[in-house]
Amino acid sequence: MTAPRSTALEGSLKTMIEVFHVYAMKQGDPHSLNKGEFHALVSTELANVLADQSDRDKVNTLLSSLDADKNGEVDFEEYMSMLSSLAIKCNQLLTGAPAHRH
Ligand SMILES: [Ca+2]
Ligand SMILES: [Ca+2]
Repeated sequence: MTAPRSTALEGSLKTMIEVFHVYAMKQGDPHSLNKGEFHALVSTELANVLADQSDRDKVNTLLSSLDADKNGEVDFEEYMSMLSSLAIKCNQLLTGAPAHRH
């Protein structure tokens, strides 16, 4: 017996969760991204989407804007709100930009 294969969307959800935990468990609280962990995640996993966020000051500004409870770290909910707004932005770029229309 093998486990049923995940659909593409289910696999994407799993990836979003796994990526968070791979970085969150590197230092300190294993369920939360500190500045260093967040910087590593953004610069590695979102290197193309957030290419303009590659320097530390911009990443720190991004972190402050996501940090809803102001504890200096990005928890899973805060991370998901970043991915959700990124997905909306990417969708606008993909479907709204005249250059991509045929
Ligand atoms: Ca951590
Ligand atoms: Ca926080």
